[in-house]
Amino acid sequence: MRFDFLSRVLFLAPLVAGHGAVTSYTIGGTEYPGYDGFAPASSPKSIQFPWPDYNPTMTVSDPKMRCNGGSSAPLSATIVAGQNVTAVWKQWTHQQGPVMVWMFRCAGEFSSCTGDGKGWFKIDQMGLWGTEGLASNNWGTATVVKNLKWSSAIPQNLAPGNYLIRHELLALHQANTPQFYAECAQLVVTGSGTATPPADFLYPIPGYAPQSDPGITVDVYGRKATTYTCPGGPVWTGFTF
Ligand SMILES: *[C@@H]1O[C@H](CO)[C@@H](O)[C@H](O)[C@H]1NC(C)=O
Ligand SMILES: [Cu+2]
Repeated sequence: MRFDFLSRVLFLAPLVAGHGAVTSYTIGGTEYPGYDGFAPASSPKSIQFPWPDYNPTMTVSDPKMRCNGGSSAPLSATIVAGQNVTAVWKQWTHQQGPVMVWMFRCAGEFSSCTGDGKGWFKIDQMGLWGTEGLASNNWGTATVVKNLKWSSAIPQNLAPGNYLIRHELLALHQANTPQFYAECAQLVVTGSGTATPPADFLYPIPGYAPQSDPGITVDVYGRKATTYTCPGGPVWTGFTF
């Protein structure tokens, strides 16, 4: 027994020692389990696209940039525009880098909505704050280390429909070696909104920024800067002024 237990722990430990993935969601007071990448056979039916493990994506052109591998899920969560979606991570340890939350409007059913094309827009992001600079812990991802969750409001006047939501942690703790962690889930947005983002807020994923973007390939220890611009443009607030 003892040997069995130990060998299983030793086998599993390297898989889960570092990194992370979104493992569940809280939406309108309801908890939605995520896909269980480490136990696919026993994974509950989920609103989340399947993903294989906690490992990062290292290059912006990798197909896993989009949703860490999966392309569809059996379930979806309904949310009224204006309410918050909270993503939950079982573990997260990297304290430098932004959190970015994106959505994609599906043309039709979820079963054929994989997030292809120039249709992704940001609804929330947190890069660096304060004056302590890039090597500090004043980053969105440091907040995820502390809280193991991130809450974002769906833009109040977003038009109803089927959407994907994508939570992205961009870890910058290794100089010039960015690590992307992104998972996606399916949301049915309801409400009386009428707005959709204009073209200049829309990006393809992969491909929202080049690998050489100064917000992506950066040495947070060597570059004594106190400002940081998240790659992939500004957040669309849902209002057109
Ligand atoms: C809802 O999300 C917004 C950011 O979009 C955040 O400022 C606010 O604290 C969140 N509300 C809750 C109750 O988590
Ligand atoms: Cu990691």
